[in-house]
Amino acid sequence: DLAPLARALISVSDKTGLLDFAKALAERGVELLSTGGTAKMLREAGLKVRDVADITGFPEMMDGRVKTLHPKVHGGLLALRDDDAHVAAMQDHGIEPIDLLVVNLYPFEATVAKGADYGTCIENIDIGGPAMIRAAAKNHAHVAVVIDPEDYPKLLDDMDQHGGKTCPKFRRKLAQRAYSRTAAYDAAVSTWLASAIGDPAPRRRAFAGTLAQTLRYGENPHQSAAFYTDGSNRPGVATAKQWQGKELSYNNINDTDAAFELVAEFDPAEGPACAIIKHANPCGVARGATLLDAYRAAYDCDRISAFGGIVALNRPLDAATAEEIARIFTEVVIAPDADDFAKAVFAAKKNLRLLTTEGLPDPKSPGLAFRQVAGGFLVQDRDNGAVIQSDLKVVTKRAPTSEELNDLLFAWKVAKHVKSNAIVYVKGGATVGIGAGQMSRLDSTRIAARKSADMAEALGLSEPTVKGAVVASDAFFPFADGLLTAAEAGATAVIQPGGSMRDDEVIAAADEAGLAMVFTGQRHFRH
Ligand code: 93A
Repeated sequence: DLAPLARALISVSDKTGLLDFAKALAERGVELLSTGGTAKMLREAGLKVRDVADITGFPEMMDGRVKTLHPKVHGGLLALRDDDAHVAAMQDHGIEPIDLLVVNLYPFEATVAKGADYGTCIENIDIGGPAMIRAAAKNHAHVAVVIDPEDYPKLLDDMDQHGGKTCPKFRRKLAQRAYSRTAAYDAAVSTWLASAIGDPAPRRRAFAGTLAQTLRYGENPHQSAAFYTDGSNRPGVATAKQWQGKELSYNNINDTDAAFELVAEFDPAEGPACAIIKHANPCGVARGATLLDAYRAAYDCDRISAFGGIVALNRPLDAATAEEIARIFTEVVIAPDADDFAKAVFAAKKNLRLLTTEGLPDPKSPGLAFRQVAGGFLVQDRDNGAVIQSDLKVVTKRAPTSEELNDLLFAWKVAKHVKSNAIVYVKGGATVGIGAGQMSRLDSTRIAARKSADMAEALGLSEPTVKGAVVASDAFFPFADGLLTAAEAGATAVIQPGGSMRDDEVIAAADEAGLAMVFTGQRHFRH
């Protein structure tokens, strides 16, 4: 059994809560050892501290690169107190046992996030800290290791409950947390170096994130969940400021992300745009002369599904748009910014969460996407593909008109964010029918047309909104039937990747139906 905790080594960059904790340890009779900056702070607060340099017999050197990397430190952390040979080695070499290690690391992730230069990032790679953390964690049978100020009070509690000792179960838990930290730390270095050498590909990489939030539950209430940030600082739900409303849930975060990534496809310089999301799929996306117009047109695509949805905007939220959004129950609104009048409108809506991001993510920026499978996980580049007008190949006798072309490109951007099989009808810069997530493309085509007809009826329109619309398909039509269904519903132009064995058949059917069709040469599966 362990003796009460007698000696602690404290070496922290983040000095949050340090003084109170160190005082509490000193009051409990624990001797404090410490490195340069930490020792200075403790001493200035009137605490008695021994310098690690006095113990090792070496000064901190090489700009602090070598402070604690010494057998007197590592022997004190690693020695088995109940092994005669270890104890003899300690005695022979004058190594004093260290019972508690308190370390938090050089702020590498924060330094990268600040956009620091290469040399500064390198200097912020902590070597001695992780070495000690790993040593103490390995020896958790005898040593407690604390890497997070949140655990300071817990450690003191544990000591108080066990007569100045710590309990083995708690030490094991601390060890587990310690290795999570060093693993995440090295993963962050690896990720940063990968981008520094211009190799963002998901090969030979380590993955880890930083815990940002413990969620109340996951997709369902019986699943526990947490939210991790990846350090990329990509504007979005991970970096957003929440102005009001209760904490975001797992599903809220997922849907808000889908909404914002979609609306970010539309350059704010080219006009306002709005996307409304339900269950990670858009139920309405539109451009407008004003943000209010864009919201209204997006809402009119599928008013029923928009209830309880998530609204993303590509421009700062104004009061008129906020008032319109507030007319129905909306879970989350995310925008690059919101003016004071818009915030005042939402203030009365206690359940509505407003998030602002100070910018839009670049849809073309590189990044990784993950998916879990039994026994592993898949990693791929995020889908940052995009086409511009000059990439399009007209394959029909009739070329699209300029209005059709605008809508085709709009529909294509939306289709990229709809779960496959994706079919998107667009008219006048607004979606009028979206078919998502079906196992057959034909079904998606039918569902999109039917939803559009239902909506036209609800809005009291004389004819279905798909009449005269264009249609996007996220992957090629394997047969002509899907295309013909869209034509029958009233579509006049089609955008799709092409590349089917039966392209000739599909093109002939399009010609016969008088459709204009363009191929993108790029697919946007999203499963
Ligand atoms: O440069 S280091 O990797 N070399 C070391 O030997 C070493 N030992 C502790 N950095 C090292 N540390 C780190 O110094 C700790 O992990 C902690 O983040 C920091 C505390 O330094 P100070 O006490 O001078 O503020």
